[in-house]
Amino acid sequence: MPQMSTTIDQLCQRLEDCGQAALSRYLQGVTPEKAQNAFAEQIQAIDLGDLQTLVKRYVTGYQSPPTPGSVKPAPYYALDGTGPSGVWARDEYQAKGEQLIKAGKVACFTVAGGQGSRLGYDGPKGCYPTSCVNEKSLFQLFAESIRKNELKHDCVIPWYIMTSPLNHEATVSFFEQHDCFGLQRDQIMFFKQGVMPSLNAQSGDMLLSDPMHLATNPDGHGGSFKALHASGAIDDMKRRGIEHISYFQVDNPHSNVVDPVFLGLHAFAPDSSGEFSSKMVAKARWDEKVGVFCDVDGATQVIEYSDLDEDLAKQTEANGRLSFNAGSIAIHAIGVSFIERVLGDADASLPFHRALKKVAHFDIATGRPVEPDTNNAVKLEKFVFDAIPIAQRSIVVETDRVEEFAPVKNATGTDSIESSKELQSLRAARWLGANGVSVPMNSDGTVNATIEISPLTAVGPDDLASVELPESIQPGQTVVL
Ligand code: UD2
Repeated sequence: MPQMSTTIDQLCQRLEDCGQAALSRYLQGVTPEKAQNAFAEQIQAIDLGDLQTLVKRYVTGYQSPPTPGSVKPAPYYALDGTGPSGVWARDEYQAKGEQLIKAGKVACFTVAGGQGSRLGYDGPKGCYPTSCVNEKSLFQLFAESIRKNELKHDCVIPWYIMTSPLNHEATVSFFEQHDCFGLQRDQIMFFKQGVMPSLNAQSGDMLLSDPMHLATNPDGHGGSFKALHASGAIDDMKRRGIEHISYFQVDNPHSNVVDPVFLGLHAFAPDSSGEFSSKMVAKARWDEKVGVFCDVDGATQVIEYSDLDEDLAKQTEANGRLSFNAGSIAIHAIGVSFIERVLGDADASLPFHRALKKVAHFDIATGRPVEPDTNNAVKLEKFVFDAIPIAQRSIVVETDRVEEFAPVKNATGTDSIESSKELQSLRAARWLGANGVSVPMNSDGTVNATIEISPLTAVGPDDLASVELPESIQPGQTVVL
């Protein structure tokens, strides 16, 4: 097919032009033609235009980012009602946020493209059985929370879900098998994020995972801006009149899928530009694995836990509280027009973060598979919170840890399915306690019972006011409401 061989020749030329001559030679020798075309298609999915610059910046000419001049804790709207410029009125912002939701101006957005390897679960993380009695999946818990909010606010809340090429089909078929957990199929849009090639840490050459495949990784949750646009999700939002996105990660069953107070502050607080706002919780320990909201040279940004200077992380105030206390739980409110602004402005594009990793690969020079015992590859990812300094005025809002953070990241120990289930029971116990139900507690503060409250029953303590509740829960009892 002359048409295709021209295309292969052109592609090889482009590879050579961007410093990937070895791969160009390899591609020329791939047979049969069908396999060569399939391999070429994978290469074409990579943005070769920027590759050479990225290789220079992050591999061959890599220099650690300069140490910032001044790092201070970022100001935030605290749970006690104080804020960056004095006392703030929770009720006022709650009412404003509710109006936004009722008017159909808010959509949910879940980033679910990660590989979930720490959990040791093969399928998409959102399918993981998570609720503490009925083992509902994370996706089901979010779907039911969305449905309950639609009923409360008498509106439709579209839901955008970002997958990756690795889990897209499995995610969509999980929803289809479960009839979208009571939501309408046309209010959910799934789209794939992009991928980045894994690069040889010495030469910057793109690595192959096997003789016929490039080694790639999802381009990070910061890739969501590009993917929202490329998939048509932004256009879909504009068609539906969506102005703000409620962003949360797939791994946190306690995400408040649309929080009126947070959305009200995001859209209407005088020191917010309505572009990019974030939630924080007080850190549990100095070395908790959450990014920290900091004021860096006068602008708010997140410093990821692995990048925060240990002395700063350990620093405390006179009252013993950590100075750098504002832990990111990766919940944001994002203006749709802000995403468009960032995408349209080359100077405002999100930076890549570089991670050195061991990547097993196929060596095209020797024709052999390689199992490295030291880091041999650079992986590049974008982080969505790097959009914070691009926003004109970005705010941070404190939320209660038990209410909104029960992450499922590991198989055991900290941030595991066990700790998440304990927190789920604890939050349910609090909601019941607020409605006069007595709940048995253990001396370590955990609940001496297993309690699951379906999101369809309640997404907050007030929703239980109209529900028939027991007077008390017995020690060791399992309760589903
Ligand atoms: C993230 C934050 C951390 C803290 C913590 C709270 C980063 C870099 N760190 O840590 O500061 O807020 O969460 O729980 O974000 N994802 C994609 N595509 C990708 C990569 C990730 O969709 O290419 C999703 C993934 O499915 C998950 C989320 O992003 O929902 C977080 O990813 P992670 O597990 O890599 O982040 P983690 O837990 O180290």
